[in-house]
Amino acid sequence: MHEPPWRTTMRIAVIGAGAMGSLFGGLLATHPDNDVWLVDPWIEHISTIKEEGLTLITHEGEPLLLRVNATTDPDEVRDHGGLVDMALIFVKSYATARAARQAARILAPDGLVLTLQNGLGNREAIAEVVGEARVVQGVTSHGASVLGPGRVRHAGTGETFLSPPTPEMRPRVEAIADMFAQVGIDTRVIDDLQTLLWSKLIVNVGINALTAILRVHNGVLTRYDICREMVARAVDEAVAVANALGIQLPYDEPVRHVLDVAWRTGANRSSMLTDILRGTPTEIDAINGVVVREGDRLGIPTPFNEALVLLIKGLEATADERIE
Ligand code: KPL
Repeated sequence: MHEPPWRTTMRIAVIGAGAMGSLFGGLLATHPDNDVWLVDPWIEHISTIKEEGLTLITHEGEPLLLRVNATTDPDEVRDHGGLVDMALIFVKSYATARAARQAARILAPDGLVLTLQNGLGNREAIAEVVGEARVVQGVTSHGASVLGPGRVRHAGTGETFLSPPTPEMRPRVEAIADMFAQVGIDTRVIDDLQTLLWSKLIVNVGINALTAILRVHNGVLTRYDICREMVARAVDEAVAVANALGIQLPYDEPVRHVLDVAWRTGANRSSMLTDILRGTPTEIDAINGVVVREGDRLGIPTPFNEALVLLIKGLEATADERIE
C-alpha cells in the first residue's frame, strides 16, 4: 500500500521523561507518522528504554512494550534526524526555564512547545525563551507513576485540553489534538484554559503538600476529620484567591471535589510525596506558593498555605538530616 502523499513525519522531543513524560512520549510513539524522542538525565531509565523499550502497564493492568528513542542529551535528538516540530515539556516546574532553553536548541523555526505540567507559571517561563506565540499550554487529568527504570504505570485515564496561543494557531493545535486522540489521548482544544488550570491547581493545593508532610497515600486525607479539616483550609484559601481573580470554578463544592479526587486516587502517592521521599525538590512554589503570592498581591490572607509552603521548604532543606 502506498503512503498518502501528504504524510510527513512529525518529530517530537519529550523533555522530562518521568511518569507523565514517558506515558505521553510512549503513546505518541505508537503513531506511524511520529518520530519521538524521550530526553531525561536519569541514565538507568534512558538506557533501559534504549535497550529493551519502554514498558507501559496500562490502566487495565496489561504490560505494553513500546519502542521509543531515548537520550540523556537533548542535542543528540538534533544530531539524529534534525530539528523537531514539537517539544513537550514535562519536567518539574522549577526546571521549566532550563528545559525551555534545551527545547529552543533543537526546535525548528516554526516548532511549537507544549506544556502539560503541574502548577502555574510554566507557560510564562517557556514563553520568555521561545516567545508567546509558540507555546501551547494544556491541562491533563491522566495519572501515571514510575515503577522503575523503563517501567511506567498508567494510573488513570482522563481528558487533555490544549489552548492555542493565538487564534491563527487553532487549526495547527486542532491537528495536534487529533493526532493525540489517534494514540488514545482524548484531547480537546479550548481557548480559555484559566478555569481548568485553577481547578487542577486547587486539587493539587489540597492534596500534594498535606500528603507529603503527613507521608500518607492520597486516600488517607479522606478518612480522618483532622485531615479533611486541613484540606478544607488549604482549598478555601485557594478558592478565595481564584474568586478574586474572577475565575469561575467548574464545581460548586470545591472541598468536596478535592476530597473526591483524593478518594479516587486513594492508593496513589502524590507527586510531592514522591519528591520528598526521594529527597528531590518539590513543585511547592508553583502550587501552594502561587496561592500565597496571588493572595499577597490581591490582599487575601492565605496563612494555611503559607504554613504549608514553609513546612515543605523545611522538609526539602533538611532532607539529609532525617531520623529514620
Ligand atoms: O496530580 C496529582 C499529583 O500527585 O500531583 C494528584 C491529583 C494529587 C494525584 O496524585
